[in-house]
Amino acid sequence: MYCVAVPGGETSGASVGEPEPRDALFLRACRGEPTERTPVWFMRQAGRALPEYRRLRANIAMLDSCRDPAMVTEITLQPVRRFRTDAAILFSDIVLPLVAIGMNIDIVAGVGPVVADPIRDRAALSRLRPVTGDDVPYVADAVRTLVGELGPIPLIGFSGAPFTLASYLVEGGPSRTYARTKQLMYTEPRLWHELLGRLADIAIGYLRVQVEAGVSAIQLFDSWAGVLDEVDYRRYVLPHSERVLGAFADAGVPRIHFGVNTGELLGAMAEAGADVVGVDWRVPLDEAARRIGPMRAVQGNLDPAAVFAPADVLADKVHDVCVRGGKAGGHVFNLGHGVLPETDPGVLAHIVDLVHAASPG
Ligand code: 1CP
Repeated sequence: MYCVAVPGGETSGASVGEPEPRDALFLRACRGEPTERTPVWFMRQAGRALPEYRRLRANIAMLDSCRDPAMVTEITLQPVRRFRTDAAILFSDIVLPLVAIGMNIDIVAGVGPVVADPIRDRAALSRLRPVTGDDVPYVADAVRTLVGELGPIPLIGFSGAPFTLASYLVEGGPSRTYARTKQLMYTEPRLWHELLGRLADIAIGYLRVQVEAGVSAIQLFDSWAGVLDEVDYRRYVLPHSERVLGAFADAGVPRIHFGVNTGELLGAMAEAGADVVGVDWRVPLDEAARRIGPMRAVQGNLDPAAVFAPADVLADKVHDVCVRGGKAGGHVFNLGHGVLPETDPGVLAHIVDLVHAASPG
């Protein structure tokens, strides 16, 4: 029988007789199996909120750190050690596979990914080819090391979803309106579908490298899909995300499908083939579970800004998320989006304690 104390235990390597990640609380919750308490991890748990991360990253560019397996390993482990989360997420970025196939993208501090040569016409499509293990050897390396280091704690691999990757490639960087992306989508639907088809192949290749190297779950980040209405989402995006998720239907890893501001898309995102649907803080989890339908778990959904609330307000909000999540067919506690850089790491540790003290509703 799996011991619940283990995810909070040592992270210094698996030994004979230790439980396998397969039985871990996080994976059982993803599969909708009963759990004795709610598992918790945080999107963007590695990174700017942690002083140990800032020390390590001083003078090293983001993408360089992603290509160094020793750095990836250390940065991935930092939040697990500090917060004793129930899962680790590989330290990388959604644009990494695009860079690996030769796209000229820089991650600019305080801005995000900036694309030197945006993709806006048919000629540019040829720059996007599938990704194989030879393109990202450092990723498989880091995953293999991490799986050994983490022992029973599951490692989550991830990829950007076709729409979110396309939004960076078409806009040339972060956007508020996604006007150019939508313009391409509406005016050149054939080109659009070819673009998303190529990005789906890239996501599949990149996720396959991670699954073959040993990750226990995968998350498809369609962070910006919430800028679309449901009709457009179903017409222009869903088939491509469905192909990515479908490629891992028999891979033995839970598939988490996440986006921000996707309250109106939750049913469609579930239909795309998710085992777990990530929910931001705008829709209460019991209502989200209703929209998602039975047989699927939910992940979320504390407002990332709740860390700035007084302790009693925060505790109430954490409790509410646990109770509502307990009504779904499985609940993984998380924030509704990534950790904000100004977050006090001590508050995140406190949230882990609060969730671990709460039992599923
Ligand atoms: O210099 C720095 O520290 C750069 C900040 C940073 C970090 C720490 C970026 C730039 N990416 C990352 C790591 C990262 N990115 C991880 C691993 C860490 C973890 O989760 O613990 C992950 C999963 C991502 C995924 C990612 N990158 C997403 C999807 C998740 C989300 O937050 O919605 C997206 C949209 C990106 C693009 C990106 N990369 C970096 C930034 C600042 C952004 C967002 C830019 C924008 O607003 O469009």
